[in-house]
This record gives sequence, C-alpha cells and structure tokens, in this order.
Amino acid sequence: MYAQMVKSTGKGVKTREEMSDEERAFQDRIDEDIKIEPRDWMPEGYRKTLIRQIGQHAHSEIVGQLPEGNWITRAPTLERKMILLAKVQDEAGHGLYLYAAAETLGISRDDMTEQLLSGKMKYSSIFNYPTLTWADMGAVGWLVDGAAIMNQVPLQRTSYGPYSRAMIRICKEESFHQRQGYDIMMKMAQGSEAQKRMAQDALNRFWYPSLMMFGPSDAESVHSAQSMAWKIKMNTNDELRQKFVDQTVPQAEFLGLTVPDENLKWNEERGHYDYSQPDWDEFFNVLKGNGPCNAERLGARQKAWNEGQWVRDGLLAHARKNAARKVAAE
Ligand code: BYC
Repeated sequence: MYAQMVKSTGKGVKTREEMSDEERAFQDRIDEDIKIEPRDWMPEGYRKTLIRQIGQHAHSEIVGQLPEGNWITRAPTLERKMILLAKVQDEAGHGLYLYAAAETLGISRDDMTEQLLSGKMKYSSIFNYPTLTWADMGAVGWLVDGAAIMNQVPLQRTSYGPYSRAMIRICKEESFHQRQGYDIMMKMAQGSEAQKRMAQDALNRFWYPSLMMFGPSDAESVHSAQSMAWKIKMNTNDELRQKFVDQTVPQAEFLGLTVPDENLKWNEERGHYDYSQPDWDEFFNVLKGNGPCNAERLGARQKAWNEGQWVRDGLLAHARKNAARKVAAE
C-alpha cells in the first residue's frame, strides 16, 4: 500500500531503506491505520506538516466567517438570518476545535495567529473573493462548503488522532451548511427572473475559485506525496477536484443553472466529467496576497487581534495570580 502510494504520487518521500528505525516503526503504524497521538514519537516533518495544514485549516474557518458575516444584517427574512448566524457561529467553533488540535503539536494559538497576521501562514484562497449579493450566500454554502466537505470527509480518517476527531465533529455540521446553501440557490433559481440572474451570476463567480480550493494540480502540489504517505492527506488534489465536479454538475442542472465552462462534458470512457482548469496564475497571485479581498480580510483579523489584547492580558494576569496563590498555599 505504502510503496504503491509513493509510486503513484511521486517525489521527495524516503524509501524504507532510507528511513531510520524510528521512522520505519512510525511508518508501519501509519500503514496499519493506527492513530498517532500527541505523546507518540513522530518525525519532525510530520509534526510541521500537520501544524501547517491544521493551522491553515483553522485560520480558514475563522477568516471564512467574514464573507458570510457580511450578510447577517441583510438576510432577507428572520429565518434566513437565524440560519446564517448559526452557520457563522459553527465556523467559529470549527476554528476552535482545529486550533486546539494544532496546539497538541506544541504550537500555541497565539503563535499561529501571529503567523497568520505576518503572512507566514495561509488561509484558504476562496475567502479572498467578495460576497456581493444574497445569492452569494447560496453559492458559498453550496459550492464552498460543498468543496470543503469533499476534502474533509476523507480527513476524518487522517492519521493524527486529534485532527481526525475534530474532523468528525466538523463534517456533521458542514453537511447542514451545504444544504442551507443549496436551499437558498433553489429559492433563487425558482424565483423571479432577476433572482435567477443573481443565482447564475453567483455560480459564475464562485465556480472556479471553488475548484481552486483543492489546491494546485497534482503535478504542482509540493506536499501531496509525503502527506499521503503519512496519511495526513487521504487523496490527491486532482482526485478530490474531479469528485467535486462530478457531484456538483448534476446539482447545477437540477437548479436549471449553467456551469460556466464550455468544455464541461460527461466522458463516458472515464466515467467522469471533463472540465476546464481554473486560472492557476490567478490562484498563485491570490496566494501571494493579491486577491480582491486579501488586505481587507487580514485587516479585519488584525483589528480583532488588537482589540482583543485586553482580554488576553486579563486572562494572563488572572492565570498568574492563581498560580502564585497555589504556590503560596503549598
Ligand atoms: N488556499 O502542496 P499543496 C473551510 C498552498 S474550507 C490557500 O497541494 P497541501 C470553510 C499550500 O498550503 C477551506 N493555499 O498543499 C468552508 C502550499 O503552500 P505552503 C479549509 C493553498 O497542503 C466554508 C501550496 O499551496 N480547508 O474551512 O498538500 C466556510 C502547495 O499546495 C490552497 C482545509 O484547509 C488554497 N486553496 O494541499 C468556512 C482542508 N491550496 O503551505 C470555512 C485541509 C494549496 O507550502 N487542507 N495551497 O506555503 C488540505 O487538505 C490541504 O492543505 C490542501 C492543500 C488540499 C488545501
């Protein structure tokens, strides 16, 4: 299984002969699907890769509240407002589970936040696009949460115990998120001509950025081979992207909307849709900080961080006082 994975996904992964005894024993546990727990020995690269991926994922959940939070005050009905509010609160909870999972690897939440704000750590490219109309709330729930679930369901089986357990809880809530998004799209697509146009416009703008969420093509992916050998990732980026296209196209057809891709066609031989790749130059440019909303998103996180300083100071003072009292009592 391991040898097969390395062969199929390629580069940069040590062969069994190149591994130390500890690394070989670790790889054996991974191959036998035994979960790795925080106190277990792990290669430094495994720890670092997990911090990078879980941290990026946690930041995405938190930054991901911003484009939807933007619409809470403008939701069209009280019911829609309550649903959206609950969804955005769920994202905050997901961020917390994931920060807690990353903390078991020896990094603090404060360190991760500082790395986000300095640009050292990333968050998902998708959240650098604006949400311009109410139909975008539908498109985000349907496509963005849909892509997130496609990526996250396999991660429930990831090799690191705390990450895997966080993903199980998160996935339960994500499927509700996806459904509420699709429900908004249904209402819009069955509504007036103007509403239909808004739904189509939202699909047009979110389709390719959603495909980018799965990361660069397998040929360009830096981390996939090693991450798959360690079962930090369970699928390649292209595998999941294809799965997402196959699942989503019939949903768009059901809505009576058109996926903005002239090359989209069912390929009988492959048993999959053929589809156009997103503009990868745009993707890498967004990653460099040049997307439409990068500055706004990081500005909002920086503001929240600055404004929360007094809370962190207060908590620290309280903890210090308690510790001093404990020492005095001993
Ligand atoms: N955005 O070697 P690769 C959600 C970076 S949804 C930004 O393939 P990897 C939510 C990558 O970090 C989203 N950066 O990387 C939904 C690497 O750069 P560095 C969160 C990206 O890690 C609704 C470089 O490109 N989900 O939370 O093997 C509402 C090369 O890529 C992106 C997750 O984070 C991107 N889209 O694979 C609210 C899922 N793609 O770090 C919230 C967990 C790639 O070397 N993460 N990069 O500088 C993963 O599964 C993997 O990290 C990825 C990328 C598939 C995303």
